[in-house]
Amino acid sequence: MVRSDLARLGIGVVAGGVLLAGLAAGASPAAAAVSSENFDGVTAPALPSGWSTAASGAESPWVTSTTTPDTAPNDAFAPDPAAVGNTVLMSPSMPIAATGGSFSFRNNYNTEAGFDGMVLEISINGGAYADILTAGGSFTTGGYSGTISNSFSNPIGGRQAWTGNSGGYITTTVSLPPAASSQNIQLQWRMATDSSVASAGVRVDTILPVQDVTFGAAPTVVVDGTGAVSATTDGDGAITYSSTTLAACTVNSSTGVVTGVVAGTNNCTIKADAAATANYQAGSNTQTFSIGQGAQTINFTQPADAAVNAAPVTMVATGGASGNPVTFTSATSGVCTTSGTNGETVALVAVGTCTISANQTGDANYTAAPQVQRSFQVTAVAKLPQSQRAVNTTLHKGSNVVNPAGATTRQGLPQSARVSGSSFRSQATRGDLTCFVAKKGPNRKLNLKVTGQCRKLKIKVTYTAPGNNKYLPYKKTITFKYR
Ligand SMILES: [Ca+2]
Ligand SMILES: [Ca+2]
Repeated sequence: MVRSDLARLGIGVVAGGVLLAGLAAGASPAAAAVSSENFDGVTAPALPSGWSTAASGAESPWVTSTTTPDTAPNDAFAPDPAAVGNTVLMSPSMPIAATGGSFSFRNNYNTEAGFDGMVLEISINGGAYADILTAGGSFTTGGYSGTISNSFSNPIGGRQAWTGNSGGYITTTVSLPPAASSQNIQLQWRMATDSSVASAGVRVDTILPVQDVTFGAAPTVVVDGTGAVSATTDGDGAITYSSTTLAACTVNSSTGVVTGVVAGTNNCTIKADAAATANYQAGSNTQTFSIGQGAQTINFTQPADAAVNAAPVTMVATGGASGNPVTFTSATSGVCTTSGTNGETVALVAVGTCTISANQTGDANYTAAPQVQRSFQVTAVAKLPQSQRAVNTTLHKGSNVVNPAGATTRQGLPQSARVSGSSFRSQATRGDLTCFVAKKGPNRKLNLKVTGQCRKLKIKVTYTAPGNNKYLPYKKTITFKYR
């Protein structure tokens, strides 16, 4: 613990190193930053321990005052007399973190505008005081309001300053110069006046370090996926998260769990806010990272085994969130084939293993789903017999169609007919009768033309049809008789 922290905690350092403890109410935890100071732990007009003042000319030393404090009971005050003067309010030495820092104070100035005013100066490592802006610092809010005239002997003539009337307390937020990082600094509020015309003066109160919020490593988040950001503060405010890019990502305000909405490069920005507390000004930071494409998964219902003569089978699957259809293709087209909407109708062609591949394409937000295959067995069945359509077995004179053109069995397979072997011609000349039978046409449309005396004519016709994977071959001989 360094001297400045001890001072801030209200612990006096005395000669010989003996500590007199007296922890002030509202003391902030030790941090390498500008210390908080509300000037309320003392009895006006005393300054807090570690703070000092020096005045010259018409000016008075800074005091604590109970007039219009920002936080009761006290503020720090310097008047605006009607003659040339200069007075400074010096802070204790304060260590600054390597990451630098910023702080705010409440600032209530009412001076002769353009002629009297207050500036903020910084000393780094005991060096000369310089204006906070000259030293490389900046104001985030509540910066200088004007320039002091060079003409009337104001010690800060020609410089920017808080001058005129702020109309009550405003918040001034200061980013320390980069050169202050990892160094000890002292700050001084400097009020300076010109040769005439008085005004109310300046009041400073409620000095608070702004919390430095830092993020851990950015999470990996994809569309519909989650990952947590993690931010910490060097103060004591509660951290809450928000997305500044709601179209790209959302975040749970307390847990920091980010959900990806759309994919993109550095399209997600999460803000972490550290809440203001008694000891710290609110702070915030952001972290920006990319939302990756989400994954898709196909859930493909296992098809049941089916007999080769069964009706076509419909494939059922659900895909990922792109909404693109799941499409089916046969990896075994000799056994089964796909057709219909997205190939979901699978016809069974032959006995064997049918393997169907399911795919789903990706889009800007989702990658293509990994292919899923499902296999099932196309099983054999006992082949069924075929049967013939009704046929008139009576022959008569003239044309007798025994197998019409395009004839098929009842099961739809092509039916051929032929007159049985050697019997044909002998039948045609049997006995004392003269009977002529002429065979006309090919087997698929066999026509027997009968002329002459044929009373005992009998002709055997053999019908055949090939088999297939469902039906046995067909063969039957039918005797046709003349009458
Ligand atoms: Ca106060
Ligand atoms: Ca003046």
